[in-house]
Amino acid sequence: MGTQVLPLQTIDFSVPNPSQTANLSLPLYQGAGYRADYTTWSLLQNGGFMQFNLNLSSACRVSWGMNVCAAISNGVTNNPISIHVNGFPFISGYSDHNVNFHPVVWTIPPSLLKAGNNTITVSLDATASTQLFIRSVTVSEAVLTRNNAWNNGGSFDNSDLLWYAKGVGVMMSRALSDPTSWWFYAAIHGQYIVDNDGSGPPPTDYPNWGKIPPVPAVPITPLPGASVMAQYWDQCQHAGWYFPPWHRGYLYALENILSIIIQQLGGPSDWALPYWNYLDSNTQQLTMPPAFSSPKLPDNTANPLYVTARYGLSGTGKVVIAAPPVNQSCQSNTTYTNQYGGGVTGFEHFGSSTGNLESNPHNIVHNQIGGNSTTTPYYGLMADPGLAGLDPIFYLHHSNIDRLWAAWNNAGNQNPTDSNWLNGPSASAGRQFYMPNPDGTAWLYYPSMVNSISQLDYTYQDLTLPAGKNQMTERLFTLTQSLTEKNIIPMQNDDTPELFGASSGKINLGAAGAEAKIRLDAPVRGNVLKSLKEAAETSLPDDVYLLLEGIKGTADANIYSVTVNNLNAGYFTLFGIRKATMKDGHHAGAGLTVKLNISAIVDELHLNDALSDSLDVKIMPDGNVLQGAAPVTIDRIGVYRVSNK
Ligand SMILES: [Cu+2]
Repeated sequence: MGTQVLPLQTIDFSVPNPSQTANLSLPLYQGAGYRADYTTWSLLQNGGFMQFNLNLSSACRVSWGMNVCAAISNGVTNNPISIHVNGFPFISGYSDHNVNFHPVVWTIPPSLLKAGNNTITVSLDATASTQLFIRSVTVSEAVLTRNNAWNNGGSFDNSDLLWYAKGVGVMMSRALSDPTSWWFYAAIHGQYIVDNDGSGPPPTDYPNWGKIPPVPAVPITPLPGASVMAQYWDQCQHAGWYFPPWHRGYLYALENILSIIIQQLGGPSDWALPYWNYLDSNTQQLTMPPAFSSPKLPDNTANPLYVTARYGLSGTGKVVIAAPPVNQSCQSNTTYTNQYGGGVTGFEHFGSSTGNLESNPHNIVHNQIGGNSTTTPYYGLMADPGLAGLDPIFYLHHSNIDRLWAAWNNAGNQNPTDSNWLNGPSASAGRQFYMPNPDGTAWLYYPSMVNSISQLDYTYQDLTLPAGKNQMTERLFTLTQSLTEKNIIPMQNDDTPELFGASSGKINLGAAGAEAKIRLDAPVRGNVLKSLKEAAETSLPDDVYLLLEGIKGTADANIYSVTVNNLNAGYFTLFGIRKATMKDGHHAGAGLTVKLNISAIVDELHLNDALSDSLDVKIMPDGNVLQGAAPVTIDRIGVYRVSNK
């Protein structure tokens, strides 16, 4: 059979509203003598192609189904076809079997689509020796569902995890310089290879990628060009109010890349990134899904989800989240700025005002997964933002963080409406948020574009929010014994803290921990006590915070617990300390800042007549601490009072 190039068929159809479905039946191709009884079919012959113009009102995810079947005259099934979307080779695969007439469905990620006209070209390989019938094409908006990774036992019986593994494997096979490679993608979050500004020799003080014990074996060449690194790398937003939206865009872009790879491999068109819900009341889910701890896939090939530098809380490699201290009490916050989502910042790789979602569960889970090795001088990948994106579990952890944010919004809590948040750091003329599209082009995004998951056409298997306890309500009940939990008291603005007391001199925090006595200012103490005595629904008591300022060091994996007068004040991690301490880093070496709300402790001391003129702060390592690590220092421990009047 000779090659026959068919004339281009162009058919316009529109999806005026993303929630609508457009159904296109193709006319019988002229001259097709095959199966003429099926008068609504089109015939594509070897080397021929068909082109559709897809007109969209907005760039949504489109699920695009073709009812195709192969010619049966020569008995050839699974005919090779390729599909291009706006010139990008989207699918190089096979049609359905010959006579079953099942529609073959693909989902085109929004990164390949644009508002207005999009061109979809279906071609049959010129070397093929058969024909392809296309009966109809259906287009509709697709909403993907991100599922719980523990479905089907969290093993490879869960096809979400099996296809994730296969997709990650393809990304890992790509070169570091390829923006759609696993390595490049991890470097977007943070990297070790070059200095933070993209120039100069590699830092030598810390383990860099080439020193990480495999698996995976992380390539350190070939590097992309300096301008590409400056545009994309070291971008993650931590300790500031862009933490939730920046990470949402990061996951979304990865999901789009993986979705195409998975469909190209013949996987499902509705695959979405799963989430690991380590906060589920089902305690089995505290353990990392087993698919991540098996060195092999079911077909006995290497498992791309398996990572050796993942030591866990015990340092032995078994990854189980400890809850408590990991909890979801942040979900009972009612304010985004300075509370749930972080303090106001510009582009900050590491800022100084961490939101509660980021502190706990995000940071603590990072370090409980990564942990410190008991046999090597290194910590796990997840414990450092310059390594974390290398570990496939990272994206399931962040999928859960993103789910918590979506659930928090679902419960009626509002994101900032401030244009400086909505428009991202563009207003400050600094860096902006860029992700690579699957075709290698750059996607520039702002928080306003990722403000809700419905804008992005995905949802979660479970978006229910556990009933949280309102902190102020709890306090008023404790102080007055008169409120019920039905009275929800909104937290007040905490923009104007007043210094209540501070440590004198630098504090060294080693493997043995540290203690400090904080002298309290007498007049401020008087005001705090007055507010506690007069506490009522119409006269809210002061809040008191402990601030650990300028924490510096290099041991990112360590976790500490804090007590005040032997009462538990919470936990903090050193996630990000290496970068925050680097003198030439974005944060100019100012270190990390940790904020703990100790109002409930002050209440208890007051009720026991034990709020004296000082507080005893004790900071102790929680879990295995990296031995021989450079020391950790704290510039100052401050106690602050915030009036709620
Ligand atoms: Cu992170």
